[in-house]
Amino acid sequence: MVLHVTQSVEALEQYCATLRAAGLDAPWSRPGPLIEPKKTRVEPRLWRWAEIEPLLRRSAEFVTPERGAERRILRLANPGVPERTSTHTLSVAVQYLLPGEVAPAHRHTPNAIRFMMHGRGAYTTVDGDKCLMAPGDLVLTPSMTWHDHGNEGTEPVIWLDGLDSPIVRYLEALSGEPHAMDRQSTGYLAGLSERRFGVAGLRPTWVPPGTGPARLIHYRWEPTHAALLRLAELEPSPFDDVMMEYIDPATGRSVLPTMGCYIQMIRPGVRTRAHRQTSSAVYAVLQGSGTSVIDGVRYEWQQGDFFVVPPRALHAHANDDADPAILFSLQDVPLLTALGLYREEG
Ligand code: GTQ
Ligand code: FE2
Repeated sequence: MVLHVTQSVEALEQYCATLRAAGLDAPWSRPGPLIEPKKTRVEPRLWRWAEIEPLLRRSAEFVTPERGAERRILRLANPGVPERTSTHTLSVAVQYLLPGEVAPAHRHTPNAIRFMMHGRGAYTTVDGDKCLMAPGDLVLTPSMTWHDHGNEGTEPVIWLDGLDSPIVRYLEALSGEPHAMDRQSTGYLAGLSERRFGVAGLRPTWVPPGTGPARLIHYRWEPTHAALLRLAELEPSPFDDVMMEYIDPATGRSVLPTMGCYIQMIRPGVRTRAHRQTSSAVYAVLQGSGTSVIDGVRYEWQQGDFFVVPPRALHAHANDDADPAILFSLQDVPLLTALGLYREEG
């Protein structure tokens, strides 16, 4: 459609002022496309464990039980995201819990995951199911499930938190509440979700309602690592090398509706081909070292480091070391897929 200007500039300005007062807007009165484009504010970034760890340990001087902070966390804050989350959709933090401490029970609408990194003896109780978290374990706290953490070991523990809180906040659906008790009672057998759903390919035909999680919430490191090693003997992906997604074994779907969890091995000597996706990702380096080139910038990572791949950023990984590199990642792929917006190009 060609717009013919038959009126003076002053007449148009006056017309637009009247529109504004009427709560109306004429996008054609300004240059540019009808739907305003938006460049991503998410920046690629690397966080080094050597820098994070001492700061996390020092946070115990400021966050004490007496001061009543609910969770002792340091968030991976993306410098480009005004809300100080890790990407526009994902909020990732490291959490530190000293021996004997309890992070009191609460629940909230954001979905969350925990990935255990350092130390033994910590648990998360999810809707009454106490999950002892060994390094490499993944524990889910889906939306509105009660969860409290505790450290029953003799050393401090550190794990990774991943939440979809930026999405829930954008949708103005944030809510939550504390539990009446700091610790949930664990009336059931420990490891209830694993007993019910822990064997892929089988699921119970009946789960009594209101008796703990009605799905698998605890994914252990040993079977995950073993599966990754078995897959490494077969056909790798040119873009991701050896990569598996954690799924809900009872449904085959992503672990959470908004966020997917992935385990990945870049084998020694492998250089992946570059690709880009409409999704964003936060990677944690579990083992080994390597290099990722993200939108033309090289990031060299080692065990314990974290890095972010923004949406649509071209990225490739390389491992020039003699040992395999293992990466855990949290990605918003399920959300984009559900909305029909997931795209990938090589
Ligand atoms: O441990 O329940 O990093 O509620 C942010 C919000 C952790 C938690 C976070 C939370 C938690
Ligand atoms: Fe929480």
